[in-house]
Amino acid sequence: MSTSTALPDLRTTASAFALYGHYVTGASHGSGHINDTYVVEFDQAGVRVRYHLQRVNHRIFKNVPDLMDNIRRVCVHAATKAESGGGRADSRRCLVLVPTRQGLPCHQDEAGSWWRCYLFIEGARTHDLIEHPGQAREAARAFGAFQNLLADLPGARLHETIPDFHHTRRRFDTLRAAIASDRNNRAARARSEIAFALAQEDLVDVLLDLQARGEIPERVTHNDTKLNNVMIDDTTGEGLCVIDLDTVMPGLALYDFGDMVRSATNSAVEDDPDPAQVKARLPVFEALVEGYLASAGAFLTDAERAHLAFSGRLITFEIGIRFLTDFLEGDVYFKTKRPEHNLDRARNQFALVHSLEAQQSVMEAFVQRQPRP
Ligand code: ADP
Ligand code: GN1
Ligand code: MG
Repeated sequence: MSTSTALPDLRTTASAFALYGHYVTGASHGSGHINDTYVVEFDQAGVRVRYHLQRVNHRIFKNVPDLMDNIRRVCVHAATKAESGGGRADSRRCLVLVPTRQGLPCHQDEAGSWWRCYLFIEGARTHDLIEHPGQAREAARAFGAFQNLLADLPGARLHETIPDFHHTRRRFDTLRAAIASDRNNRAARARSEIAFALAQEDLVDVLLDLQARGEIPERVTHNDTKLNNVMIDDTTGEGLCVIDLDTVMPGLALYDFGDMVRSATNSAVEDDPDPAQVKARLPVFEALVEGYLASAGAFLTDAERAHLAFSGRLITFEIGIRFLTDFLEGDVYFKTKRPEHNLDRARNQFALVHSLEAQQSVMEAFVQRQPRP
């Protein structure tokens, strides 16, 4: 999808939510590939208060009420757990939904778009590129703590907001179908990326087979643990709050760890068109392992631990083939800003797969040296 820059009528949309005071201003926010994110500012008796207002992409998330039901349950559970531990729910540490004036978790406007509103977390930000390993350690600790939090989520299995989201075999088959049909006549421009992708087929079933054999369990996971989905405190550097909860659903812990490796170890941003800039940074990987094991080490099985390094390579490959598929299908899924944006992203991810593969045994040895709980 080519990115559009026109600002919607944020004042009217914000008026659907239970917000006090007067609307002052609104602007675009963030760098996500899927939803449209805005920040709106209200004057509440002389104090400026900001809110995070988001239009959920309902082409991708087909059932927004179900998705919002998942998110409401996760947010309530986080707050309840903080309070049952004798503390109090901290609205900088877990997302707080602002309900609509009817008390619902989301609002559908006249055009059929779905909107939601969160308290805006002040004094913290997300990072598209890790500046030092300490940020990776903190982000991984926060994502591990989030998995831990969800281990005792009460109630029915969460809705699958995107079925087979990390089913790498299905992703691979979808790529093959896109190559075969080549509806947009783009395959010739991606010849070497296609050849690279098809040559990696032996990666795609590894975790699925382990799961099928019962060696790794299904858990409630985040499924989109890229680094810019955790807010880092501006002052303390702490991994404060896990955000972007649209894909919280049943999954594998390794999908989450793998996406941390993909998004954090890369020495270049995901959009960098020059694959020569892309290297997996070992000290960042090590910090991710330390941070993740500090909060998730107690519940991980031996098989999960043994595949931490592999999971990074697998998820990087998986996202790479999703970008390549989207390029071949005519840029219908991810937001793009230039004609070969998705192809550049695929190239970037495949360079990272290459670098992760070259370092996999060193990475595995590092994991093995870590103390067990
Ligand atoms: P997307 O699905 O498009 O990635 P996100 O939910 O990740 O959307 O939000 C986009 C950006 O908005 C994030 O990267 C983060 O910088 C910012 N953000 C998200 N939630 C909040 C919040 N509650 N308070 C402040 N900033 C937020
Ligand atoms: C999308 O929404 P955002 O930008 O955090 C995508 C992820 C990809 C990521 C690649 C629902 O994440 O799966 O890994 O882009 N989210 C969805 O940057 O498809
Ligand atoms: Mg995001």
